[in-house]
Amino acid sequence: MRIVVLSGGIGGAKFLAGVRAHARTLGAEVTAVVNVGDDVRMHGLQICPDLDSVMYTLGGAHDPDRGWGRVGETWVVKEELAAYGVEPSWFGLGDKDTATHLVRTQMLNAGYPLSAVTAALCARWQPGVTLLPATDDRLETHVVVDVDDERRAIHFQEWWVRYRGDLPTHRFVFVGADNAKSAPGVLDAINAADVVLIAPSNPVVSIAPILAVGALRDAVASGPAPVVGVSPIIGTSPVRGMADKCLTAVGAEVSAAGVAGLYGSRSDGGVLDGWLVDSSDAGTEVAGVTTRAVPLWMTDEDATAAMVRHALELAGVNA
Ligand code: FO1
Repeated sequence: MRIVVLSGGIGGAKFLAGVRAHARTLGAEVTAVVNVGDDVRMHGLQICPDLDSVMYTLGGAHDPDRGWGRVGETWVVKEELAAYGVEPSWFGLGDKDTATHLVRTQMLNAGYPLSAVTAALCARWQPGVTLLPATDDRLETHVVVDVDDERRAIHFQEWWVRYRGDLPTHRFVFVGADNAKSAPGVLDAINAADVVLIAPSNPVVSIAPILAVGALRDAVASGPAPVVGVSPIIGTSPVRGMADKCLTAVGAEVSAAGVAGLYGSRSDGGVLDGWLVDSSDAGTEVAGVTTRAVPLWMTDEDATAAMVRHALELAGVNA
């Protein structure tokens, strides 16, 4: 069986650990198509937070408390940059993490595409799934906000890390999406998949930038594989992260139904056939989409693997 997962960073990585665990029991292959909208260049280094969160988590090297970056991290580089008064001081690069960005940036500067660089980095971490960026092209999420008495577009990382999303926020723009092509292997994986899963990642700033790559969205929406999404909202709260702030900014309800409404039914031009919601949200109805309520708290790998089994059952593929 072939499973494709559309994923953001920290929550998506946790979900993918459950997908990998369940896939091992089936002898299935997993391909993760990961958001690059959070990517940013800082201090001359190319940083790919979502790819790195997935790679470190599946490689057993992530910091489970912080969620992002490496476990056992040290911060000498950050302190030294601060001592020079170098901005941005609001964004912290750990020493171990910095090595990843140095390798990535050197390879990109030498002309390798991000997909090839990611494969090279994964040779060390052995994530057990194929990790693909949604695109090798520049695609960055910018946020239109009111700050210092003017309306400006700032990078997603500045919106989130510097301002914690606490600014009057008008919209999210995926810079470069119009011309972005899907990375090598992405369309083939989607077209060959038995099922496409949408991780319980942020629908507005993690999954939407992936689906903003036109050919990729078309492949998911019109491809042969059933598509099942997992709600990132339980009740009225995100499982983790800032999905509530993002949904409010785009005028969507902060609920499992609100997120499914954004994705839409495949029978009506959207991307979903099935929608997994938490047991506490049983009764959620989404036009044209089959919903099922199961426990969605990713408390450990077994609980997450059980969610994945339910998702595959909902997709009608042999679980
Ligand atoms: N998140 C923070 O809250 N503060 C940081 O200084 C920070 C640095 C950072 C560096 C590398 C990296 O891969 C991720 C980093 N993050 C940091 C996490 C990141 O901002 C976000 O949580 C994601 O982009 C959202 O998935």
